[in-house]
Order: sequence, then C-alpha cells, then structure tokens
Amino acid sequence: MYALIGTWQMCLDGARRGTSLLRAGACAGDAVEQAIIMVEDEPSYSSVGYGGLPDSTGHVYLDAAYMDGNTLRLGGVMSAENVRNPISLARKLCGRETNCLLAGRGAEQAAVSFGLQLRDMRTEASLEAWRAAVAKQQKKLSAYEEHDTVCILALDEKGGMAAGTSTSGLFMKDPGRVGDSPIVGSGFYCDARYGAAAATGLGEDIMRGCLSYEVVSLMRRGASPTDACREALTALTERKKSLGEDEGSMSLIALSPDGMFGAATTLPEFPFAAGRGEEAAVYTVKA
Ligand code: SD4
Repeated sequence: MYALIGTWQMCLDGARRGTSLLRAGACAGDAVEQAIIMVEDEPSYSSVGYGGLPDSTGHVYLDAAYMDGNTLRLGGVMSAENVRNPISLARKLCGRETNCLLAGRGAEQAAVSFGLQLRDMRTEASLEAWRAAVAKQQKKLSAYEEHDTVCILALDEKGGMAAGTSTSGLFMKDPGRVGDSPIVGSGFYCDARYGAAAATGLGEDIMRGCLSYEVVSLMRRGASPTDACREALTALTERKKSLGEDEGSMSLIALSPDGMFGAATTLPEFPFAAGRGEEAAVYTVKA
C-alpha cells in the first residue's frame, strides 16, 4: 500500500506526481520532495517558493523542512533567500548528526555547497503585491489571505514514511520571522511506526500546541488520523477560547502507516489532495 496527502488544492499536480512515483516503487522521501518541488517552481502559487510573497522589506524569505519517518532525522531551512528549492535543501540537511537546521545566509551557503540552484525568488507579480501593500501601509495579512503552506506526507510500498513542508510564511511579515513550518513537532512530524502529520495556518498559534507531534502522539495511542487531527485541534482551540481568544486559522493533515488519511480545520472549508493506491484527488474537510 502506498499513500500520500498534501495541503490545499494547489498541491494536486504535485500530489499526482508523488503518487505516480510511489506507484513506480519510489521511496516516500522522493515522492515528498518531487511533489513539493512542483509547487515551489510554480510562480502563480504566491505562498510557496518562486513567486512567494515578500516580507515587509520586499524580500522573499522561505521556510521548509523534511523529516524521515524511518530514522526520525530531519532537516530544515529558515528565512532562506534565493534558494530555488528549499525542500531539496531541507532533505539534503536531513541525516546530518549536527547542523541539520540552518537559517538565513548559512542556509544559502549550504545550498551552494550542495550544488543546488540559487534564484531570485521574487516575480514581477510578487513585487507588485508588495508595492501595493506598502502604498496602502498594509500590515500583515492573516494566515489564509493569499498564504498557504504546502505540506506533503507520504507512505511507500515498503512502509517508509516521510514528511515535508515549504512556505514563504506570512505576507508582509517582519524580517526574520519564522513560522511553524520548519519547526519539528509544530509544522510537521513523522514516525513510520505511528504515522505523520503536518499543519498549515497561523504558525504563531500552531506552535503553541505542537500540533503535528500531538497528532502523531494520539495515533501512537490508537487514534485514527481523522480523530487525531480533530482531537489535537480541539484541545488547542478550547484552550484559546478559555483565554478569551477566537479559534484562529489552523488546519491539519495526517497519514497512518496503513495508508489511512485524515484532516481537520477551523476554517469553513479546507481542501487537501490525497491518493491511496491510486491517483490523488482533492477532498474537502469542514470545521
Ligand atoms: C506560517 N504556517 O508561516 C505558515 C503559513 C501558512 O496557511 O501555512 N499559511 O505561519
């Protein structure tokens, strides 16, 4: 059995590429990386990779991570500029005993040392959006206004599992701001014995509940992917409500070692792509 799940409609083409690789016998890591590269390389997806929306200073800074569920090793990139495919850099860093999480200039230098391509990640459209926001003196947009993270979880025929994330974070964010996406346990977690999970939404909230680790931990104790996503999300939203806050904007996906997938959201609708022994299709979960 192979299976793959990814966040948002925008990952459908990548999810299809990932599932066809898995069908051909590729490992979960290859499926995750190739699926995310397709989203990173598409300039019309303004929240990930090339064409990502800039921070308040007009620079596109990217966060990404990769986790191997067989070894629990991970790699991550924070606030990296000019790295064409942050997911590939994160995967290269995974497996290192030290220096597996790199930020800023160090991440860019590592990309060069691995022979990965650098590129100005801004497009005319992303700069235009930034200029318009500056002209309107617009502050940060909320997590879902033009801002989605691509997260992919995969299971291969041999039972291997991997997780990956990639994002340009929040539009008009402060320089140096890092969200949940490269933070293990918050934006992603993967243990091939119990399953994988990943998050999209406002990173500042997702990190408060270490939501991805929580989902995998609930699966370890026997919860289905759907129940684990719901329970983790409800625990955090109930806590937020008890503090007088609203539920916030958060969505979760999960995949179990037997190929079951699930999702939960605080949004009216959260679309995700998933395939299990077949081509990926888009599904929608509601709050
Ligand atoms: C972040 N979680 O940087 C990301 C943004 C996101 O849907 O996923 N938006 O906080």
